[in-house]
Amino acid sequence: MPHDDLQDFIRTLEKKKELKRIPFEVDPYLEITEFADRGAKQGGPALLFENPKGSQIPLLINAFASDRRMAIALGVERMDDIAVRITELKELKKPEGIMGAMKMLPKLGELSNIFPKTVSDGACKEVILREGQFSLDSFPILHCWPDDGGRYITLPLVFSRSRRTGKPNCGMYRMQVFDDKTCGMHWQTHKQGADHYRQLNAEGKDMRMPISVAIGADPAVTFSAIAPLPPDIDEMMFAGFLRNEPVRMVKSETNDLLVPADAEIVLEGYVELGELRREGPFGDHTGFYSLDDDYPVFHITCVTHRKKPVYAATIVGPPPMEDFWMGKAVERIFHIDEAAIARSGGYL
Ligand SMILES: Cc1cc2nc3c(=O)[nH]c(=O)nc-3n(C[C@H](O)[C@H](O)[C@H](O)COP(=O)(O)O)c2cc1C
Ligand SMILES: [Mn+2]
Repeated sequence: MPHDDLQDFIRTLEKKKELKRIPFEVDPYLEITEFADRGAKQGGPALLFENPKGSQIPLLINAFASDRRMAIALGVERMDDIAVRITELKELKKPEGIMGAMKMLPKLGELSNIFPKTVSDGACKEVILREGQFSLDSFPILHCWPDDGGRYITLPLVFSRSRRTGKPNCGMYRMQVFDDKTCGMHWQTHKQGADHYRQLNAEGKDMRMPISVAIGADPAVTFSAIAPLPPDIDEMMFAGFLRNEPVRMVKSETNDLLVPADAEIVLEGYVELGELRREGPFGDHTGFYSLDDDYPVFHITCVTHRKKPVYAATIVGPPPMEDFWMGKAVERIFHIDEAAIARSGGYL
């Protein structure tokens, strides 16, 4: 069964004794990440900090930090089940005769679920805050490691659109908080957000690119943002495939980008061509600090969220951490099935 949203996932984790609530005050400055680091390394449960210091909003971390929780997140017993479904899909390319085509039908039925469904409203808009009404300071944004350049939004789903093709993209790119309404946008040059940004350059007149960022969503949606998909595959289609149910998308308040209607929090705004700012250092996946460097600036112009949102976060650092389990799931799901290649006559 797919999860409706992040809070549905939290309920499932709790039922399966995979979540611990922390009712006392813990500081998003280094303390929460200390708990999370130890928890990840000891095979501990997901942690829901109900009372992060300085914020009214609870924070979820380590929700993906084990094989079992990754499987729960994606609603399967084993990751290989998804790999098999992907392999079967790829084999569809070559039906053998009319019987082969008939056998395809159930698979094609499954495909009808992959297209995102646009809806007119969603829980992510229960509260709408325009310019002057919001501040990033209201969220429990983590300062992860002592020598980090500042606080970072560590699990953001960054939505943008290609000017060339009109196709949307969603990638996870960390965002350093510069002040109460601006962040860094750390898309590496080979990522699609960066490619969309360079397309501004090609046009040269309108210098702004709209961006919407969802924080906290159904785990299949979050996982899709980190999945290594080809550039022309919409992550939300992949999420629909994983969920076997379409992702419900709603238009942002202040731009045309679609965001998951059931997200916890959405930041809307823009990046502007040529405006770069120093980002970093950041205690990274490798276990070392990544050096500071120049990245685009994300200006936030509107914030929407649920009445009672949960802020989703992670911490990366000396492995194994939560991202190790996410990476392992990617590996299991996208591994190359030699037998299937042989069966397909080299089509895969
Ligand atoms: C926790 C976490 C943090 C990540 N942070 C970044 C980041 O800051 N910059 C980046 O370019 N990729 C980052 N990634 C990897 C991208 O999300 C991943 O490569 C994704 O597939 C990119 O999507 P795209 O191909 O649509 O650009 C991160 C992944 C995870 C799991
Ligand atoms: Mn992509």
